[in-house]
Amino acid sequence: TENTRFALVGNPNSGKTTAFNLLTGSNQYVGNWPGVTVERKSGKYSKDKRLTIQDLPGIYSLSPFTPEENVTRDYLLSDDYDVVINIVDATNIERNLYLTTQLIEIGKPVVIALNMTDLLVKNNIFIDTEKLSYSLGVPVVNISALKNNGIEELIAVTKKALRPEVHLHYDERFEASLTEISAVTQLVNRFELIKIFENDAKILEKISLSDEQANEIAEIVAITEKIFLDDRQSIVVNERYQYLTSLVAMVERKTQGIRLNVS
Ligand code: BGO
Repeated sequence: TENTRFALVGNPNSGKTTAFNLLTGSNQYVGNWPGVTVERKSGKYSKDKRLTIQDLPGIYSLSPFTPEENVTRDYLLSDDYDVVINIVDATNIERNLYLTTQLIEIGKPVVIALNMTDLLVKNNIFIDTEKLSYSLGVPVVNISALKNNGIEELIAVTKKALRPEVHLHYDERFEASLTEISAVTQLVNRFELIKIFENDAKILEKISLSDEQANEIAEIVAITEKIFLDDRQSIVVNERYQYLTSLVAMVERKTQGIRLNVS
């Protein structure tokens, strides 16, 4: 996607401001929400300017009483964002997850950033994040905004939460090549990865790879071409048709047609 929009939500004092500052650095814009004197802060992720992050006023629930709660609720019910990052104070999860239950019910993708995990050992708390994630049906990432831990993983997980996991799975040797291109470029979008593999001029212009990245990709492609004994564009065409041949074999059956012409 051209521009991905993260909304940052959490209880007051969950560490949302600390996380927002860490994510955006100096790429912040400050204004006001329309019609109210509530400060509006947004920014771009410092390591990928295509990610915009909208900070939302800290709230305890989506039943609004204050102007801040109203702003946050209206935004969350709008179409102005793609995914919610819910900052949860790990030292006070029951109170914090009260908001989470309501965020999940909105229906947009939610990722829980379990913050303040640096305090858990000292406070004799253990949180089974796998169970938490499984029970709520949303990804959970341990972070410490204060110590700058887990932030890159949070971003990676949040990007993934945007798109369903299902993708068309091609030949393993081709998939391996796409995985390597993903590692070099930090991109996850299948369309972009495949277009890079093909050497599509428009996509390459859009993402502007460094020389080093371009060289690494050239090497990956060269190896794949050698394995397939084919050129990069034909490999993609063939992979698609091989995939479709077995797909169609599964889903299509010939029926005994009624003959229209009896001769
Ligand atoms: C004070 N770990 C720890 N240990 N603390 C954190 C973390 C974390 O991961 N993240 C945030 N904090 P905000 P909201 C403070 O300000 O970002 C701390 O309201 C203090 N201040 O440093 O403001 C963070 O935006 C004096 O702590 O939260 C801040 O969501 C003594 O949590 C507080 C101790 O973070 C709230 C702490 C003068």
